[in-house]
This record gives sequence, structure tokens and C-alpha cells, in this order.
Amino acid sequence: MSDRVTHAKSVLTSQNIETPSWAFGNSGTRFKVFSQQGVPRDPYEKIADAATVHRFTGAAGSVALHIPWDKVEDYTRLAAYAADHGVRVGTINSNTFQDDDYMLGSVCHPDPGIRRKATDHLLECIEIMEAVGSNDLKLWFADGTNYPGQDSIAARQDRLAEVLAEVYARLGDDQRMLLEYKLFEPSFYHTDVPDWGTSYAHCVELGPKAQVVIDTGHHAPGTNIEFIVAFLLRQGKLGGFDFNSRFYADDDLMVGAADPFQLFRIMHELALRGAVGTDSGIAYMLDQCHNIEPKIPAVIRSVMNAQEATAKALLVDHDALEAAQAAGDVLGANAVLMDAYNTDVRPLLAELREEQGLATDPVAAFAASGYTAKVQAERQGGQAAGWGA
Ligand code: PSV
Ligand code: MN
Repeated sequence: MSDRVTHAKSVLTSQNIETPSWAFGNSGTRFKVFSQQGVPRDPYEKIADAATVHRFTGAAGSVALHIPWDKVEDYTRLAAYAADHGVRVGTINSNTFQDDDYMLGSVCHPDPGIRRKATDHLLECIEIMEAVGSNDLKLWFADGTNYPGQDSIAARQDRLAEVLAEVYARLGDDQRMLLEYKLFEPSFYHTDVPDWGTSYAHCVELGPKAQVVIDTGHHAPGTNIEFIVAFLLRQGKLGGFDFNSRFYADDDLMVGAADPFQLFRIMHELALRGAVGTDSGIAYMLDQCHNIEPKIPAVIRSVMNAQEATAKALLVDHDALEAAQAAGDVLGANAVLMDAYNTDVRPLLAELREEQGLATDPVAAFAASGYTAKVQAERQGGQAAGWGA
């Protein structure tokens, strides 16, 4: 076995792809939510589904929660339940976008009372992090305006900076704040954190515990996301990813489905800097919704897509690439990259799974497990969890 393959296998063994609790609930577009049978009815059942993904992939050992969608009475109990099921609670995602009070924004709202309410929610998320043993607070703000002149763009930046500073001051030594950005939606004229530059500038102002999170669906078409990755990595400001794929805007489809080559290019920048395994300090998360496909196999497939892109990136011959680049060999350098991308890594991953005591085909193994029929029978009555429930 070549050194590169051995290295790839060892890095892949330590790779963790965090699954989002909300991927297991019902979701849809603003036109229709199609309900599925056996969908979790509470955060415990969502964690059970996330643990099932981990059981079949061995690569999804943490689950992200979204507050208040995953609000429970006793967070210590929830964390213990996760541990009993072989997973841990990962990122805590805040939600300052689903309350009537937030119509004109949350942390950037012109009314200090609404800003206080949003800030208190973020502080509550830090308390939850403490209770579940999570290190990462993920912030995404739906704030922005719909019409020119609606509010002062500059004043909103001041309000944002002020709230972020208060929340930052409350972070523990091992805790981080991951600031997401999004070009547009739900605001259509301007967004208060529209791009990585804005997120980066706020994170620099805040300090080392603030880092940028890249949601792969949050850019203008054609944006070179791997450039953003390379830049932020170099600055020590890349905190994590919300992986998903998009054809048009924020489609939240399975990562690697729309553009596996882009996912490979992103993973290549990370592999170049040895930033793939769990010790990289980068949170690799999925942020997806499975509206028309069965949810658990879709999440399993997404984890496998991420593993495939990672394996290909780890197979890039860095020495040959550097030599070609230094020699100004444009086609040679490109060929080194394409050779890795065009490698069928499925046998390598099947072998790795076998070595880990897993089934070589996680999707087939899940289908044969009877889990779907079991939860469909068990999860009768109650209210199926949904985006926003
Ligand atoms: C916003 O579009 C976003 O990407 C944020 O991460 C939210 O928390 C998440 O989607 C909700 O699905
Ligand atoms: Mn996201």
C-alpha cells in the first residue's frame, strides 16, 4: 500500500462529519412540507436517528442542536442519552429568526429591547453548551433590510458588533463562536452579515475565539469557495463548515450531490494544510433538509459523499503538485489534481469500513437493518418534528 493511501486511511478514520438534528425532521419549501412516516417527535428521537447514521458510517459521531427547536427540560439528560447512543452533542445553533419580534431583525434591530431579547437567547445557548459539553456556538443572523433607506446599514453594523462583543465575553476558555454569513434571504435588499469578509472582520475584532463558518449554499453562483477556505485557513479564522449543495440558491441538498468537484476542491485546500481530521479544530457539519427523500439514508449518503471527496483530496500527490507548480507546468499541475479527483475511492473506503468492523455499503446495511420499519411502528402519535418545531 502506498504511503499516500495509508495516510489517507488514517486521516479518514479520524474524520468526523457532524449531523444536524433538523435534517431528521420534516422539512420543505415555503410551498409545501411533505410529512414522512417515522419522523422523530422530539430531540431524543432525533439523536437516536443521528446515532443510527454514526452506527452505519462510523464517521458522524456528533449531532448539532438548534435552539429552540431542540429545547428540552434537562440538557444534562439529553447529553447522557446521546452518550448512551454512542454520539455527543456538537454545535449549538442559535435561532433569532422565528419570532414575531424579529421581523425587522434581531441583533441589528433598531429597538434595544429586541436586541436584548436576542442577546439573552445567545447567552442562553452558551448555558446549554455548558450543560451538554459543547464547545461551539453557531450564529446565523437573518438580519437585513428589504428596501433602501429602511434602516441605517452602518448603525446596524455597530449594533451587531456590540451584541457580538457581549456574547463573546461570556465564552468559556474552550468555547468558540462561529459566525455564519449568507448573501441574501430572508432579507432581499441588504443582509447584515452577507459574506465571509464581513464575518471575518467581526471575528478579527472579537478575538481568537471567534471564527468564520462557511455554509456552502450561501454564496453567489460561481463564487470560488475554495479561495475563501484557503484564505481563512491561512489566517487561522476558519471555524467550520455547514455542508450542503446547491443548484440555485440555498437549496440545502445533499452535500456532494450538485457539484462533487467543488467539494473535492474545498477538501483539497484543507488536505494541503493537514486540516481534515478531528484534531484540525475545524467543525465539519452538515446543514441540510431532506424534503422528498428518506432522511436517514440521505444523511448517510451525505456523510459518504464527504468521505469520498476527502479521500480523493488526500490522494493528491503534493510533491508532484509542488514540482509542477514550481516549474510553471500549468497542465502538469492540473493533471495531478485531476488524477486524484478521477480516482475511484469507493474500494478504499469499503476496505476502511471493513477494517473498522462496519458494513462496506452503509446505505444497503441501513436498509437491511429494519430501523425504518421499527421507528415507523414505534413513532405513532405525538407531533412529528419539523423545521421550526
Ligand atoms: C440559514 O440558511 C442556515 O444555513 C443557518 O445555518 C440556520 O441555522 C440553518 O440554515 C437552519 O436550517
Ligand atoms: Mn447553515
